Amino acid sequence: MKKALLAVDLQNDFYEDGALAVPDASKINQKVNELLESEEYELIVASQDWHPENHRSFASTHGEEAFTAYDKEEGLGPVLWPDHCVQQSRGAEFNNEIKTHKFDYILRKGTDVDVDSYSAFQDNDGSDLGLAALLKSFAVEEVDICGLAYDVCVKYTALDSVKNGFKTNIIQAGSKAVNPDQIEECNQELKKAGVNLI
Ligand code: VGL
Ligand code: ZN
Repeated sequence: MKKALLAVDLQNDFYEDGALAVPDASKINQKVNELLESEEYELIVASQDWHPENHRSFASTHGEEAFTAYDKEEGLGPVLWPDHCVQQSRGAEFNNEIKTHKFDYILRKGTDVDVDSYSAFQDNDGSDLGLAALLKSFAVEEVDICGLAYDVCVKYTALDSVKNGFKTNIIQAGSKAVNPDQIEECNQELKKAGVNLI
């Protein structure tokens, strides 16, 4: 069975000193690089969160504090985020420990100012980002997922991967959550959907 690796949002802003810091994020780098350097993948796709400034998902756009609960617009929330991964900024760049020369494709998401994009397959409003068709064009049937953040973009990418018919595995040593206290709930949801946690 042909396999792809999806490396989700390995960008400075999601690392320990970043704007939307994921605790212990840099601890995944060794595992992620092992995956990137393994010979088992037909294709390696990296997603890159890539927001215009004043993105609607930013708390600052609404004059609110970061992490304020928000449910007023379809496709945003459940909280407003600190400004992060602004196009062309250092925070949007890939972490410099990551072996980015192994990426075959880079898929930018969150580029529409009004809509967020937690999944690498589609925007939160359902617009297709072309990833499923790309994988299918390479006859990929199985997908390994690593990256940041486990409870947001990795989770939604994995759920959509299953929906698109791929055998889907999250490599847990290659992922960390922004809210580590929500991991158990997140794992239940993923398992119920048919995602393998390995
Ligand atoms: C992410 C929140 C906002 C992620 C991206 O990559 O998990 N989380 N934008
Ligand atoms: Zn984002």
